[in-house]
Amino acid sequence: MDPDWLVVHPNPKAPEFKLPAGAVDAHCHVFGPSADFPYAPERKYTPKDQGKDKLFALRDHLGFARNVIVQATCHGKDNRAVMDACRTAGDLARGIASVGAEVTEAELAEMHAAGIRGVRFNFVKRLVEATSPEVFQSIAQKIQPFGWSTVVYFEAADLERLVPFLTTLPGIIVVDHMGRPDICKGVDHPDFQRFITLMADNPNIWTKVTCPERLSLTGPPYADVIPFARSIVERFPDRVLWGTDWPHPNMKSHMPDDGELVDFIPQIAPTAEQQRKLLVDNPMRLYWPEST
Ligand code: 0GY
Repeated sequence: MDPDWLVVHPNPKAPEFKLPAGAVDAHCHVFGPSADFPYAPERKYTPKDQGKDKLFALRDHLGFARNVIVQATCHGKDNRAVMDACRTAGDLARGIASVGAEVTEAELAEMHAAGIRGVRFNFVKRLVEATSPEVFQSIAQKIQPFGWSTVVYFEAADLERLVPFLTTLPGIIVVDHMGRPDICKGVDHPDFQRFITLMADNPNIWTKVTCPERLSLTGPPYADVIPFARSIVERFPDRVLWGTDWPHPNMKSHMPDDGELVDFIPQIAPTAEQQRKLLVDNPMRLYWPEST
């Protein structure tokens, strides 16, 4: 399979927005390199290699201090690329893994030692085959002794069906990309309000106010996404995270400039306090609790 989406931006701009000291890019990936970490046979796309060295160079260029590296579906349940990147970065990275119900306590302990601090449950049909809620529940139970959290990825149309499942999961749940709202419907539409209600009713549910480039209908500078992200940051300032999503899997319309994405942050989190919570306090509390 050849990549069928755009290559990553070759030279992102230096952002004009100065990130607060200790800022965390809390949603990014590594791809391979496939010679060391082969892509999973069951993958739905084949990326171009984008390894840890490039990720860490981008981190430094943009002004981030730390990364949370999320297992991408092209690596299936083989978490070695993320674990290797976390080991290399030491205290400067944490990882989110994908595991099956068969995962053992010893395997989880090895992942924890490498820097893994959560698992990802993916419901996006174009990315993965379906996993039963029972399997996810059993994984959720297994990770509790490690104090990990759970990242959940789904699209807006699936939220109503998933609410009973999400509200019974233990621990902290982080929803990717604001639950992928349909931007053309507007913030007042019942679909987005269902997501707001979910967060209001469940203090253990957090979200990443990420991926304007995926959600926008108008393209850069993604003005149509601002009201969605801003309303969440204003209402739930202590339960939001931000990340670049580098290297932007499956982006077909355009490849974002990661520097421009950083410059988007003050539009969704206008005050210094909101920015500090979004970029430093919240991710540190969740992924580096021993340092806070
Ligand atoms: C994202 C989005 C996508 C892909 C993945 O793991 C993945 O393959 O996360 C997507 O295609 O929407 O969050 O990076």
